[in-house]
Amino acid sequence: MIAAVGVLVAVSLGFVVMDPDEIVAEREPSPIAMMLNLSPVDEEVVVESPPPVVSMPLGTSTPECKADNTCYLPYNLEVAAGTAVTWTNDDTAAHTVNSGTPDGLTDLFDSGLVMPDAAFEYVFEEAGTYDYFCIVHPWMTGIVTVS
Ligand SMILES: [Cu+2]
Repeated sequence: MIAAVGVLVAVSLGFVVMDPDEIVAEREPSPIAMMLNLSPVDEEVVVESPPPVVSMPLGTSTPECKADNTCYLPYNLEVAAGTAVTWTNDDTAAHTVNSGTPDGLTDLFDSGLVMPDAAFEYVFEEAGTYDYFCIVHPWMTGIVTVS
């Protein structure tokens, strides 16, 4: 019993004489927190949105990409109003980016032929859901959702 009290006193004294630097050090993230990639509570959290880029990937000139909606990647790009969206042609064939669907064009944007390694950009000013497709390969369809 006396030994136990002695340990408690020693522990208490230890806290009292603790060096101020050690107290600060205790506020650093613990190794477990770092392993879990946890940030200190007072750190500003920056949420990075993905770049507003749509790829026309290799092989989209054959209709297979239609089955799993991989003719434009991502199939449905979500952006905020005022965002400039860039389509990059990463294929070996020329493609277009035309607003509307194969059943009906809208007059919003028309890239013309985008050659391999070239790009097309359009700024979406208003919220809405925008369908688009490739006139050369009408199975290529995609969506931009603007909020
Ligand atoms: Cu195409």
